[in-house]
Amino acid sequence: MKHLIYLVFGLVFTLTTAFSQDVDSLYMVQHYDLKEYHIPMRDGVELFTVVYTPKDKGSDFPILMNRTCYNASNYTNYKVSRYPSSYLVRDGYILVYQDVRGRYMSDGTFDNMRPNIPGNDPKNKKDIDESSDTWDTIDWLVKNIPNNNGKVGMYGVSYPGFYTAAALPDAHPALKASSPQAPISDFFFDDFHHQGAYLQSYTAAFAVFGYQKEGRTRKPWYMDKIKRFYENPPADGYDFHLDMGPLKKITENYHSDNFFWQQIVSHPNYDEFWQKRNILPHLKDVDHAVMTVGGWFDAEDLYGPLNIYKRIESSSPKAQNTIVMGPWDHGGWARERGKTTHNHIYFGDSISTHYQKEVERRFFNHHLKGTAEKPLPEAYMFDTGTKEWKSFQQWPPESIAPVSLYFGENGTLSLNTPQDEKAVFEYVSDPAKPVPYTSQTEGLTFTPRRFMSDDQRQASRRPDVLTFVTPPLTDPKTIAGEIMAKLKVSMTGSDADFIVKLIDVYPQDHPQYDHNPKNIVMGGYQQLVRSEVFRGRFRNSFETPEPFVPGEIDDVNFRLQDVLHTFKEGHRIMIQIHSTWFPYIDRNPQKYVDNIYEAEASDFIKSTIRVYGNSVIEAGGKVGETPAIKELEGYIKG
Ligand code: PG9
Repeated sequence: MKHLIYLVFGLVFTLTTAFSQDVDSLYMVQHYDLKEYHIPMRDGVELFTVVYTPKDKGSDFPILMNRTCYNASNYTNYKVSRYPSSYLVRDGYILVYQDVRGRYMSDGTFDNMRPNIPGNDPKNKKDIDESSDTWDTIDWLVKNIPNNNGKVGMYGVSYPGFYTAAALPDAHPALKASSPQAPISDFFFDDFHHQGAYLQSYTAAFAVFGYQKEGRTRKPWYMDKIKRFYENPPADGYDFHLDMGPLKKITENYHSDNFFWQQIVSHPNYDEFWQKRNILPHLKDVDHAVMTVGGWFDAEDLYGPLNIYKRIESSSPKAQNTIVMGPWDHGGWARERGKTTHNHIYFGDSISTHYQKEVERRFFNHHLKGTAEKPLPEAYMFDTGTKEWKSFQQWPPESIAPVSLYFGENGTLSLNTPQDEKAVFEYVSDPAKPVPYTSQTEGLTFTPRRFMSDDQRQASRRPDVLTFVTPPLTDPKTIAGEIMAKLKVSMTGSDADFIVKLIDVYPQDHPQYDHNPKNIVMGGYQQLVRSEVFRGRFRNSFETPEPFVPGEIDDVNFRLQDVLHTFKEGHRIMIQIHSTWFPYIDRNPQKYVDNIYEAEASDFIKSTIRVYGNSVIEAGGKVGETPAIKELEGYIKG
């Protein structure tokens, strides 16, 4: 049990502590002075701020700040971390780490994804939010920290990535370079939900965010709430969650006193509670340099980086706005393991070092130190098929032709050629025997694990998974950009989830990778390229869900996240469709209930689901909107 608690600590704090490659405490002691401050915000609340200043007093240095909910005290005592990279530490910056309001040593009350409150005078706005707290912090730092050059950069991964994005609206004039990395943009689409479906893999993690602390503390106050999950650790999270039953058992067994869980349960639809926590509508009139970074295999925050970049692109013409997407899982670019792999797929050597040294370091040094650097491309994207970096002048690119994928009899999939529109493909979806989301047996996860390049053969062989595949490609086919699933469906139940997967099927004689420590046979490997879930009740509106009428054909159109993947000659393109994905996603009862978080075990029913031949998967370039997205865009445009 103890090692599991360390695992939990490790998972939650990998974003704050961990150790960088070659900058150790001795280096920090030799080159930096450390001080701690309690900086007053405009409403009097004081935020705990750790500041490292270079010992070299002969020149001025820019400030590089990370605002976090994961304990700034992890950066004290000259403990080094991978934030920022050792390259930036060695280049010399004033390094700042701050506990956000209501966390650890900072005062005030914590609010998840604290809503941004627009103000027409950022300096004198009376309301407080993460933007005003950042404004006040930057103003204090540039006025009080010696030897600063008046320029500030911000960065952060995951929740700290959200705080970087939340500083963009009404930004302080000294903020010159921002890098939201794996940033959360909207908890209804990132982390705890994907398009309204609950990510059950996160159930233990709720303890981190659902209890207010009492007074200033350098230690987590919620560990007892986490330990309860690991007292008798299950061998397999799948069994643990299935045996537990409906989501209301999570409330009863674990989270009845967790204010954030109670908010999740009370707001199962995209209501005002979520709408006001979405940072995207506020990313307008940004006028400095923004480099958004994400990982193509990020199981926690993939919607965030892609949509923050696109939002700034469409509503902040003055911003120098760029995006970097690499073959990483959550925050993988900040960790260098030498051989870059995701699960069993080997992508190359030292890809994170390349990013840290040649991309991130150049971005900050150019905008904060004035070094002459080759400007970043608009989009610096890693092709997960050819395993190489590609630069684009826009994202999604218009230069690569999109494809339409059509389903046919006997599991055939055709490129750009509609098949029999009257064909019917059906499966029986049984929430008592959900499709596993991973081929690996895993214990009780704290956040979703690394499954996004996993082998999908275990799913292909299930009768409740529709599988369609092209013949071997005679030429390489690159899919670059957005993906839209346009399904025509009917069912015997009155509600359903739909999971769509885009898969790269390797030829049977595919050679082993140079680096393949688990000796996974790559012949016939079905590499997951992109997957997404959609809770069918939200097909016309995320705010106002609707049941399905049993037996009636209905449209379920939804977006998967973007990709850049070349299917090589001899490979095959595969699409899978199913309606359970466990325990990554909670089970849909398949009988419509108003609130799935309050469903009874008796509400869960089998349902025969039909997908019709006039469905299509549109992949590449920019895809259209759906009724629900159009509604969402309305909230975002404001
Ligand atoms: N986005 C990550 C996360 C959010 C909420 C719960 C658990 C993880 C992160 O900040 O690491």
